[in-house]
Amino acid sequence: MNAMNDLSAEALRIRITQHLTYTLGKDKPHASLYDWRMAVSYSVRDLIIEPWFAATRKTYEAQGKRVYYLSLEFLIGRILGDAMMNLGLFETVQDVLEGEGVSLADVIEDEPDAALGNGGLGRLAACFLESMSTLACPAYGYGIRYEHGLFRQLFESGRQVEHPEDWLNQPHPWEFERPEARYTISFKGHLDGQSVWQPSETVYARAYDMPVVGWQGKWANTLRLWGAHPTELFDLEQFNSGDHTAAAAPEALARTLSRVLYPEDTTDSGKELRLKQEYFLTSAALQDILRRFLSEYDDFAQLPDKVAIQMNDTHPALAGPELIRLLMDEHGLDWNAAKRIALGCLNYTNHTLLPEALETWSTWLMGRVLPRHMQIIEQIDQEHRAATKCAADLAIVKHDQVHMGTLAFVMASHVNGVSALHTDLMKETVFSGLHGLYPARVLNQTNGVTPRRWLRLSNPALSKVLTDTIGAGWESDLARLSELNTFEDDRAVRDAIGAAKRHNKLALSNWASDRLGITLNPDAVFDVQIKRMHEYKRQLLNVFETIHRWSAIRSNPEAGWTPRVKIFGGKAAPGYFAAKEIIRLINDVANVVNNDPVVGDLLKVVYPANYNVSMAERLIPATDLSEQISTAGKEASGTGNMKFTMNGALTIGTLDGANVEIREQVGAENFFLFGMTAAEVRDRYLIEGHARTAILDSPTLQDVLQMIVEGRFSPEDTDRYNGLVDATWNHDPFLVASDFDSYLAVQAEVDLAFADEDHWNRLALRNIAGSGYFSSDRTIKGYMADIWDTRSLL
Ligand code: 26R
Repeated sequence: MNAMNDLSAEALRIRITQHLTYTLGKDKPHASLYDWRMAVSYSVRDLIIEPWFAATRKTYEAQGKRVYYLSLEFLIGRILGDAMMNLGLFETVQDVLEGEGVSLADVIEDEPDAALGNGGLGRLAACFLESMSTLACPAYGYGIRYEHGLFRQLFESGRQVEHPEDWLNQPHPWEFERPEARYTISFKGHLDGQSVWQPSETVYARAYDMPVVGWQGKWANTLRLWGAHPTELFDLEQFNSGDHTAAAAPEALARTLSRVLYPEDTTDSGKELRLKQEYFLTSAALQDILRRFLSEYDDFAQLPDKVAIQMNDTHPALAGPELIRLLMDEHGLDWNAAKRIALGCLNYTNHTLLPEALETWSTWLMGRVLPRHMQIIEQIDQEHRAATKCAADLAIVKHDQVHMGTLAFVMASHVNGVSALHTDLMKETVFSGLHGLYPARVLNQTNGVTPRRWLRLSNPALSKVLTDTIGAGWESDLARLSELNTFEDDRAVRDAIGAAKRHNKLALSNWASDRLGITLNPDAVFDVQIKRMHEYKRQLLNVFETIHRWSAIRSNPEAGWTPRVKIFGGKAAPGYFAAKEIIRLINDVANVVNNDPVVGDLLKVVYPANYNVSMAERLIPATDLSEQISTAGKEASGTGNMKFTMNGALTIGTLDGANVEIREQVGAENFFLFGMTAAEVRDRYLIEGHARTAILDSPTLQDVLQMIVEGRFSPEDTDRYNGLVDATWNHDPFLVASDFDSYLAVQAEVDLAFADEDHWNRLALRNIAGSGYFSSDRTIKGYMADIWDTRSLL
């Protein structure tokens, strides 16, 4: 049991009241929901301090190796509920608030999401932080304290409109500002003599710390986010002369560095500001790491034994050259020692093989913004080419571009992919040449998600069934879920799993009716696709199927349809036109379908705006069918797919990313597989006119496309989707047409299976039982053993 359990409700009530009074300055009768949330958050935070200090002490005492996870994104979402649960305080807080006539649910809802990330990569970083704390792996997350996280999505006439997000317009109760932890970050300027950098621009990076508490409050690590501050406040002379705006310019310029998160998860945006952000994070983190190392040790040769740095994709890949620079220019090491030490500390995770998402920077920009680093990169490249005698296309710098994937690979001890298939494809395709040169470097660490947030916190109904059935303790030993398999023939257990799902579906229906004014039939299949909007994820395939279903129901409403609720959620990068067209089509289709009296309750389409972590926590527990339908070979792993499986949803999916391993773990007969394999996809692309051929072979798809061009979903603007339909006939870059019939056939199997409720509950049970492998605890143990060489300190 945990240390916090003996905290009585009365003791907690006193703490909360004290914060209300002395921190918030509010008298209870006048306290708003915000005041209560702040008081509760501070009170809960107070209880993390002790394990947080203790963790630091133990790490110093053990002289152990620390892990540093460098990421431009941390998609943490809300913090309060998670912290309360990990500390075992949920019931106590609930009791106290009830006594005060305040609803805990409302308090939790009042917290804005910390949306410091775009999607999978950022949420993975957040799950990893929680697992590293749960496993008592001494670790720091390093990121940027964006003033504005991912944009807020609104729909106007079905179209996505982006609004700035403003999570920091109120005090953030989970952070500790550290004005003393401050580093100078330099840019531009020139090199004196051979290589003495004389920068012309500087900003300060200031640390803001958040404790991240693990399961049962036994350990807490730190997420250290850097905020940019000006090195000169303002030009007083200019101010006094009356030019107030110009006087504040340097300050404004510095702060833009940590102002906004780049909302791109599609293309290398090539913006100078983005490069500066990447360097800002990397340099601040490395200066901090070296300062901490020097406070305990004095010989840099030991650095690789004390420090493991993980680069989350290539975004912090300047860590190689920056570490070399710091060791040489600031600490006097020679080139060979500096490079050897840097290589010994660094590791790189690749999260995508899509060519448009592989970062490159022009040598011109790199040389202008970071002249010393450009010089170091050239030197690393020269040695890499000389040592390996590699072909020209394996160089870091080619055609005046710096290839960050190659730089990261060359400067890492270990390079990992995020699912078995993705790692194989890395070795066979994008990284095959480098893998040949450095054959021991690439390894796999299949992603995972934290079951604390994604099962225990978000799905209390199912969690209770699990504890009642297999006993307590599965939260930190998720492989134990396999014990459920012995209950497969126990009708009571199957019913309980079904009842938990129904409970969650009813809760979601209430939310949908409050928020969206739409009634959802709880007897329908809740069919959910939530993720970033991207052509390769093929939301379009799902809409096409929806259109077909609508039309088929209309032509024969009495055919005994299994009712469906199609739920979509996700944001498109603001400049991604094709993805925005798909958003608009989904909303247009929803409009027609939901107002069709012939179809009624048999089909509904819902697309709540502004999908985020909190919305995922609400949707996933209520899902029957998880849509994981990317073109095989394109989705590196997926992590939403794992959350759904844990929550007893069945997957309809392709053999892509971690779907392959999910299917292995839950059993092929409990998974709705369709579509081409990655190898078949590769061959299919070689066939000229593949889309046209597939469409001509599929009368159903022809009908669907015909309905769209006829303007059935845009009667006021019949040409709206001409471009989309034309692209489907003539380009279809992600093979929607080629997989359509296969998808349709398997969707029909889903309808049949769902009609037998008890059978479906059995399939759900097997999915939950097979999901234990997808805990991020398993993943982190893999990193600790195979990449970081670190040990748990509990
Ligand atoms: C270069 C830049 C604009 C950029 C490119 C790509 C920025 C961000 C991305 C996001 C990518 C790397 C991402 O989120 N990848 C996802 O990582 C998840 C965690 O490993 C995987 O589950 C998921 O399949 C993958 O798409």
